[in-house]
Amino acid sequence: MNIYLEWGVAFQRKPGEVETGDLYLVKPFPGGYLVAVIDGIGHGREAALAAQSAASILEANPQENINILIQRCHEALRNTRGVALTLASFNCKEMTMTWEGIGNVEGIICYNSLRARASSKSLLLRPGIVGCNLPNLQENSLKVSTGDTLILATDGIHYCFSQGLDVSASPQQIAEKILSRYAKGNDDALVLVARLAQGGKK
Ligand SMILES: [Mn+2]
Repeated sequence: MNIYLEWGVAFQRKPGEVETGDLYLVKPFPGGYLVAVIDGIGHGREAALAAQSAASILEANPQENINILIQRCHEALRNTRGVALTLASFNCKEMTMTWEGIGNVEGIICYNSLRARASSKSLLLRPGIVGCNLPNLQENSLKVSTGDTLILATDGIHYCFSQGLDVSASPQQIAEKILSRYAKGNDDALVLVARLAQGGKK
């Protein structure tokens, strides 16, 4: 079975800023994908630099255990204002998603409607700031199947973004719709939508 991740992203900068502190990463590795959304604390250049350092660490080691990745980001960001970070690692052989959220990048997983279980689940976020104040990390893992959709959104998106969501649209369409409906307009805002799919693409 050939499993891959289809995804889309939509974002906007805080009005008046030329740089964004909200970044995302989708990085394939053998047998899986690392997906992350990063919100640099504050806005503008300082926030952008902190978020970029975290993104480059994640990008260089996408197959690494996610709690080790968070620990590495924490150490590398000690001289910055830090970031909020939610990341998820998809294992396409075992069909699991391992995830961790530090700070307030919201995460929700919407299950394929053909599955007989609750339709969606919010990911637990631990209070803290990567680079300043790291909570105890634990393994969080859940079973996933094709059609399951992960949505990550920074705090520039109103937290009720998942209400009445139509997850039958494409990931890009979902991301754009959430941004246009729920961006607060006074902060950087980013929404990433990733869905496990099966078939033709490698
Ligand atoms: Mn923010």
